[in-house]
Amino acid sequence: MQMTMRWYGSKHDTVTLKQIRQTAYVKGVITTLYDKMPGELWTLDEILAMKREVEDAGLALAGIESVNVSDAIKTASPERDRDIDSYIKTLENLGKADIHMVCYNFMPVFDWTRTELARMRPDGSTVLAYSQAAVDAISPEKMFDSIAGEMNGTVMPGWEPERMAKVKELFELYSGIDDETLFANLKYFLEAIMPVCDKYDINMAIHPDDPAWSVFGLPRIIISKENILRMMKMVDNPHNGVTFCTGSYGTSLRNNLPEMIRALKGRIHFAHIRNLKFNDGERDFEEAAHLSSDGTFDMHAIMRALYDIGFDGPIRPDHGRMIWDEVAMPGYGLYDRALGAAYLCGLWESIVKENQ
Ligand code: CS2
Ligand code: MN
Repeated sequence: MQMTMRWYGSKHDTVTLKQIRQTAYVKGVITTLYDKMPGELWTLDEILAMKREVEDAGLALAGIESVNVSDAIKTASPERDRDIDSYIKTLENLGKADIHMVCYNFMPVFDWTRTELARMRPDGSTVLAYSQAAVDAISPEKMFDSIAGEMNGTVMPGWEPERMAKVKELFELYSGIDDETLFANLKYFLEAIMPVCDKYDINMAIHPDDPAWSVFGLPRIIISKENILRMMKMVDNPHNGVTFCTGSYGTSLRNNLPEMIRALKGRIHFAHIRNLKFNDGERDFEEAAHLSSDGTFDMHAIMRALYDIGFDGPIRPDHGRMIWDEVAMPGYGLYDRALGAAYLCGLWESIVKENQ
C-alpha cells in the first residue's frame, strides 16, 4: 500500500504540501482540480500544472479524488452524452499525464451526508456525526443551512453553495429515478469510459454512498457487498473497481468490512480508512479516532484483510477529528489525519513483519 493524504490544492486547503511532506510515512497526495464543475473538461495543461506543484514539493500524485460525475449522467438527461464525452477527454488527459487512479461517486444530489460537522466528544475534540432522527426532522433545503455555519469558512466537497442553491431542482431531476434506473445509468457510463481506461490503464474507483441507505427518499446503490459485486459484474473489467471506504460501508452494521475486502480482491483500487462509533441505535453514529478502541471497527482486521488480498494501491486516513484547536475543513485537518496515518502505518508494519 502507498500511504497518502487528501489535499484540496493551495487555494482551498489549510494544510500545506510541506506539512504533508514532513509527515514522514506519507509519500503521496490525492488531489483534484477543486474548482471544476462536474461535466467540465480538465485540460492537459491544468493537470500537468497540478502534478508539477505536488512533485515540486517532494510528493507523488497518487490519484484523483474526484473527477465528479454530472447529474445529467446520473439521471440520463439529454446532456448525458456531451458530459460523458468530456469525461472521456479528461481521462485521456489524466492518462497522458501518467495518472492512473480516479475516484468518483454515483450518489444523487448529496455527496456524503452528516447532520453535524462539529459534535463535541468528551475529550473536547469535535467530529462529524449522523443522526437519523435529525435527518427525519429536516427538509433537504434546510439541511445545508443547518450545517453551513460549521464549515470553518471552507467549501466542502459536494456541498458547494452554488449546488445547494439548486437543491429543489436537483430533487426534481431525480424524482423518477429508482435504484434500477441508477444502476442502468451507471452501466451506460462505465461502458462508455472503459475503452479509454483500458488504453491508459486508469483504475476507476467508485466511492460508496454515505450513509449506506437512502436519505430523503433518494436512490442509493453502492451500499453493500451484493451491490458492488453486481456493479463489477455488469461491466466486467479490472479497471472498473472500487474505493473501499470503511467509514461509508461501515455506516451499515450489516456490512462486514474485512469480509467485503476479501470478496473484492483485485478490484480495490483505493482505500479510505476511518473508524466510527455508534451511539444509541444503528443509525446514529459519530466519527472516531482511527484507533480501534476509540470506535466500533477492528482496524487491525481491516488492515489485515487488505494485506491478505495483496492490496498495493493508495490508501489514506479518511476524516479525522478536529483536535489541538486546529481550524480546518471538517474532517480534513492535519493533526488527526497525521495521527491516523501513523497508526495505520504501524498496524501495516507489524502485519508485514509478522508475515515475513
Ligand atoms: C469523501 C467523499 O470526505 C469524504 O467523505 O470520502 O467526499 C468522496 O471524496 C467522494 O464521495 C468521492 O467522489
Ligand atoms: Mn471516503
